[in-house]
Amino acid sequence: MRYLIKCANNAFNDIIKLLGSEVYIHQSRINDKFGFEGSGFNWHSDFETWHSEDGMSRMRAVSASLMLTDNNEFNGPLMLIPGSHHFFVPCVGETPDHNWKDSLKSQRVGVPDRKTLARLAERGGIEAPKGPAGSLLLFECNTLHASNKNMSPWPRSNLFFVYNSVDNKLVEPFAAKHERPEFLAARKNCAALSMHDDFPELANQGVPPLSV
Ligand SMILES: O=C(O)CCC(=O)C(=O)O
Ligand SMILES: [Fe+2]
Repeated sequence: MRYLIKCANNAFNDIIKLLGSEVYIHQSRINDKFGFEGSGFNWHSDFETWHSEDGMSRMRAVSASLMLTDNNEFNGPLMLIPGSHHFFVPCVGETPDHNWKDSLKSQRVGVPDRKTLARLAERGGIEAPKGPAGSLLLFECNTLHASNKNMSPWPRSNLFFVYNSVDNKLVEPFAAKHERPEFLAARKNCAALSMHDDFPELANQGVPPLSV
């Protein structure tokens, strides 16, 4: 666990540099895919959802996915289209009320059309970063991504943290009637993060101080 915390702390510095400001956590979640059972996710951009349903104005967020189990070619690793973050792909359709109740299980609204997906995949290819438990994947919030179902006996479990710039806090949703709940889109708890302020005990455990 200390290794994971240390690894997250190092990434934290990089994310602050990438976004050029202090950050807070917009959303965190564990994406579990049990062996033989875990389902796949359709292609989407997380930013498209956060913009439409959460009122995130700009692409000033980075997702960090910490692999809690090995991610290999068989257990449904994340697939990403490199370079797709340069394009905002508008999605056809209206956001149904409380869409998150379904979209988190299977996203049907807010998914790009196939022609655009094919064009972007032809342009940038598709990559599926794999690695042992403890690996960390950072990706820009507008990158198109998806994953296949887990046909293998091995579970795939990833912990996601979404870091958003403090200069990009949520406003009213751009294409939904209601705000999503706080556990999906932080509006109250969004003070700038500081590892050591939040976890002073880490300083006594050999975790280096935050240097921006
Ligand atoms: O964990 C996955 O395979 C994809 C999950 C995802 O795209 C998401 O949670 O936004
Ligand atoms: Fe996603």
